[in-house]
Amino acid sequence: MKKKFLNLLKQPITNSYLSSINKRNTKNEYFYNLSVIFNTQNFLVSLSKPVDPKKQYTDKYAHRASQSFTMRQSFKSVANKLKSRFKPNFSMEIGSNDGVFLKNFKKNKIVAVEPCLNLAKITKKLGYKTYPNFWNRKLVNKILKEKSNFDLIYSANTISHIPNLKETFDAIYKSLNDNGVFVFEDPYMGSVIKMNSYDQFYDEHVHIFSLIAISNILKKSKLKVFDVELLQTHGGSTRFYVCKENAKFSINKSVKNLKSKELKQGLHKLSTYTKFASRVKKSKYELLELLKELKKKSKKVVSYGATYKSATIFNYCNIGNDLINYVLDSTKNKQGKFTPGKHILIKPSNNGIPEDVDYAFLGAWNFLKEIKKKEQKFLKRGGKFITHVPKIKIISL
Ligand code: DWN
Repeated sequence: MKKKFLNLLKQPITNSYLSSINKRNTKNEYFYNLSVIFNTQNFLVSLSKPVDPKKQYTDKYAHRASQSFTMRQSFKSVANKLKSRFKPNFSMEIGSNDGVFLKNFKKNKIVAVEPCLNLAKITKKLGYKTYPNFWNRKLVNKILKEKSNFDLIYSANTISHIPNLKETFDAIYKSLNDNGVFVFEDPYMGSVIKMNSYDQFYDEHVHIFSLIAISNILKKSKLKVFDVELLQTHGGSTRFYVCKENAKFSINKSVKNLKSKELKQGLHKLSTYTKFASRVKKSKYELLELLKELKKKSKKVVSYGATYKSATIFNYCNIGNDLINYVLDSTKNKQGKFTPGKHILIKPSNNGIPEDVDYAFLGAWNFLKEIKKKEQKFLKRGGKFITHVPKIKIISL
């Protein structure tokens, strides 16, 4: 049974940054109702009604995975780790974005799949064979006609974006060698509960995975998790190591350990999610209270990181440029545009937080460490960060 536990109200498509604010642009903006359900049978948490992927993964896709030092390092280190652990001869990446992972492989040793045409162009230009398509049964048939099966398939922050998991995992099964390995990482449900990071729910995050849910789903495609890692990236992610049911890999202790941790946390119980939903409401009211109080005191507040996550917060809490002056972001193709739904101007963050800013709300709270390091000048002159994770608080030097 599917139980709705969270209603995040009317939301825009997070990738739809507006180039200008005029009647035509705002009239054409697409909104949908963002609510989240828990499947009491397989324990999967998903959006109740996913948006059509063709509306999301366009040739104007804004996010660049290589924007932060943290992620560049993370992709380099996982690529090296996978190469030395599994010694793959032929690999594939699903959702290759701007090639930040691919770059660590020789060009004839890996192929890429990327449906956003502007991104696929980047990796093609770098010399990597890139299929500019969505990952599905049809694409796998095409790839396997041209290439051999794979020893390693890797995917970061992509599998959770795909509505049809059965077709996704059947296609993985078909493309793997008998002892091939599929490694994928996505935001972790256990961390969302722990951090109260409800902003991990937006149109692209169709599912938020736990080990218990993913194990149930993989079984249906004759796949299993043989190892798992908890990561710090994106505010808490899981890296699942998956193989065919009859493959040579024995199941690592990490799987049993995380499963029992999840049962202790109650990730199999509806009540865990309904309690989480109450905390989300509380977070909304506390954040609004704080921003309104700062406004009354004539403080200048901006947001740091025009993240997809922060679109959920701004639209759910109804925060516009009455409360947040503008948003800072280092991504060139977001700068000069306006955030989806609430239409707050995005300015370059490259020169640091301007002198006259008193507070910066952390839209990119998942990079707090990196941002704090960069913004020492801001902190030293008394500037403060605001975060909503795990609860509303002010961070100063
Ligand atoms: O899954 C997804 C994740 C991985 O990336 C996608 N569906 C879309 C996107 O989500 P997001 O926008 O919430 O991701 P990030 O990686 O948290 O975005 C960080 C943003 O902050 C980027 O636009 C870059 C910006 N930034 C900055 O301006 N200065 C980041 C850092 C570290 C900085 O110092």
